[in-house]
Amino acid sequence: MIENKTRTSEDLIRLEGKHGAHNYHPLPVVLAKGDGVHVWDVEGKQYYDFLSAYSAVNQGHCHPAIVGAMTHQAQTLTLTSRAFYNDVLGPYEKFITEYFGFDKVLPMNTGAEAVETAIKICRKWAYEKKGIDENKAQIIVCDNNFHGRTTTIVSFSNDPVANKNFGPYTPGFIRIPYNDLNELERAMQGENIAGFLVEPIQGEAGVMVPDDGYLRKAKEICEKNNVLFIADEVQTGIARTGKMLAVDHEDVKPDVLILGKAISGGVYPVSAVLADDRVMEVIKPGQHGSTFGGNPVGAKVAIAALTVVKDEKLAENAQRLGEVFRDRMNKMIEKSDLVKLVRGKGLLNAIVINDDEESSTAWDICIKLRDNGLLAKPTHGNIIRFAPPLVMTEEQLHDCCDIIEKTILEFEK
Ligand code: IF1
Repeated sequence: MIENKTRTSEDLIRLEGKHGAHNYHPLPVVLAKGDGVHVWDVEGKQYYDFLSAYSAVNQGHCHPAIVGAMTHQAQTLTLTSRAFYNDVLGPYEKFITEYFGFDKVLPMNTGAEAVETAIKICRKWAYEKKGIDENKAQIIVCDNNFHGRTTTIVSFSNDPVANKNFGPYTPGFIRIPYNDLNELERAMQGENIAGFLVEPIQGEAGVMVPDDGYLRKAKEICEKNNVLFIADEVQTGIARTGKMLAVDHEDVKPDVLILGKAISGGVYPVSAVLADDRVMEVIKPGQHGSTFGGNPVGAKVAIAALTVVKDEKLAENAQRLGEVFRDRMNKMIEKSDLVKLVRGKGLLNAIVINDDEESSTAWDICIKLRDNGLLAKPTHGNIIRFAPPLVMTEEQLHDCCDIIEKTILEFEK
């Protein structure tokens, strides 16, 4: 029986601690409602959301157009499986492939599933198109990558928190330093290289923005070596960095594009892998799939969420507000001994605290930010990521910068 009584934040935190696996360490705030750039806790306190569910809620909380599309479809047809056709999937596939400029899409649900899908496509392409001997394909990945939580994906992570004691690890990956074209060139000389899987900006690593030209040159190197350039835009895509895709800053078209999170506006788990026919045609019936992938609710939600991004010019807004944000942070840094630097693109930014990685300073600051009405989360002991919904106004952003500045300057005393 579920009791129908009002619970306090404290009660709810205790419940999760008692009955839920301890695979997270959330900031102590219990949210009960969201609207646009704001969320409210169970006691009714209002906050600015500066995480946006790790960039899934780019369109703002409970966007009426997206929730409306979901509600309508949920009352009509929710799931057929791919054993039968449904009347939403085809139109969605046409919509999303035209939207991003690819021949084909393979619909999945979560980011990690889409990354797994891209790995499978890449390997199959390597054997059937490139002519690599079976089971020999190698995919190049980067140090400090984050691509999800499956056993194969954590196999090529170098974060012990993510992969220690989850072995034996899936072979077939070569790790090189991020933002290092010489190392990429060198790795390409290895045998049986099938793909290069990269985040255009490394999110979990602490919002690491590579040098200008890195992605364009990396793509060129891939082309020269007949290797697939696979962009994981699960976090950076959908207007977050000030362009529809982060690779758009360098006019790069990936061979395989991985999307997740904000293609649904955070309303429903929807992910996708896009590629042109010469690559996607290696996948034949029965070789890959998912019960929920491409379901009518997810498809309708994605169409609505992607339409909002263009209608509300969210990329342009992210680009403009990103400049304002970093400008404000840089002015704050002049007055602060605690904050070393701000970096990022569009509205995917982070500040680095003048402290070591193991310190709790970033966490302590996030607690104070919470008290002052703004929610953010540290990525490492000394880095705080700032990624508000892209529907924010400039006035709201200044209000948020005032909160951040006040909190940090208070903290230094
Ligand atoms: C968690 C970070 C963000 C991703 C990229 C694939 C996935 C992710 C580039 C997998 C997921 C998440 C998952 C979330 C924390 C989070 C995260 F801090 F770890 F880096 F966003 F900033 N590729 N990122 O960033 O997508 O399977 O989760 O849908 O709690 O693990 P998923």
